[in-house]
Amino acid sequence: MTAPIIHKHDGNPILKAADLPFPGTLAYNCGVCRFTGRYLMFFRVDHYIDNGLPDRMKWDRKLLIGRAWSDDGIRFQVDPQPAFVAESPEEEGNVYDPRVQVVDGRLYLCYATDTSVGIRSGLAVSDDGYQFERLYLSAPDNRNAVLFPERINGLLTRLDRPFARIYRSTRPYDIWLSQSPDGRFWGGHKVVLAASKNPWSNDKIGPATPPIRTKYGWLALYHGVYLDPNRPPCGWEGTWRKVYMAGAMLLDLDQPHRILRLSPAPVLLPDAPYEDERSGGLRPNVVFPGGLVEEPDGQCRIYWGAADTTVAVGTARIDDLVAACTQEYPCG
Ligand code: BMA
Repeated sequence: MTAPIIHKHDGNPILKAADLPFPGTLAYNCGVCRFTGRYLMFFRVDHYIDNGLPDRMKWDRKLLIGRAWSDDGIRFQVDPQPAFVAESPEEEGNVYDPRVQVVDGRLYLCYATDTSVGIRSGLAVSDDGYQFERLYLSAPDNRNAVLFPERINGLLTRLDRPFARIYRSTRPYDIWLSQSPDGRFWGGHKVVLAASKNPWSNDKIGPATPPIRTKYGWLALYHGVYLDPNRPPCGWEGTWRKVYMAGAMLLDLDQPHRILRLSPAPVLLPDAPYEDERSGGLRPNVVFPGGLVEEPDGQCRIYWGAADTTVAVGTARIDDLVAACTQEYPCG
């Protein structure tokens, strides 16, 4: 069960494909920040294009990023045009799973892109949320990058999740940290959390929401996947058996690759009707958080993709999320 410290909004899902003013089959995983006094959301759109094949899962699929604004963090108005689409097909294919962060007043968009040589992690920067300058595309394979809200020791700092494909069967993906003077050149790679050390997952892990500063350390949510081969398959593909959940971790303020503590169990689970099998979604039993916005009253809003189909929001007290991180790392 989702920890009682997180309150899922009664009106969830707050965004779905039916809200799009442009063609799109699904609207889900998102990043959210406060920008020019409003909430600004970038979200993933999957558009299935009928190519005559009888099975919808074999249709052509285009992935792009939409943009929506809100005054209250709940009711979002989607801009008429997509916000960010693949630009150079040979290097950047479908773009998806955006996360956003404001650093030094500039808006940074982290995204994943599928290319012919693998999945790359992209970074673009904007001063108005509309015009983006592309700064970086990682070597394959990497994704789930999130930026810290400040430079650390003078450097832009991110969590990311390189794939370790060759080791896939024995060593699922770990969360790493890297730093950059300018957003273009990244180095200083250090491992943060090894998937094999996460107490509540047996498959992939990855960064979820961008970290926020607390007096106890950087607080971030990360996702973890539990794969139960005996679970009956579900979802549009008819093969989905994974459960995506999210936990909390607290990182050292000065050496952010060091985990101080983490939650011994996930804090957010896919247990609402719009998240589990009842959703009728593409991939049920998935919560995929990408946005966490601090509120002035000590609370935060957490945004996540639900069942790879819609966007949901919840609130929590930041102190409660910190307090949920009771387990020392590395774990016993
Ligand atoms: C991950 C990413 C996410 C997706 C999740 C569950 O690997 O592809 O975009 O939400 O799987 O399908």
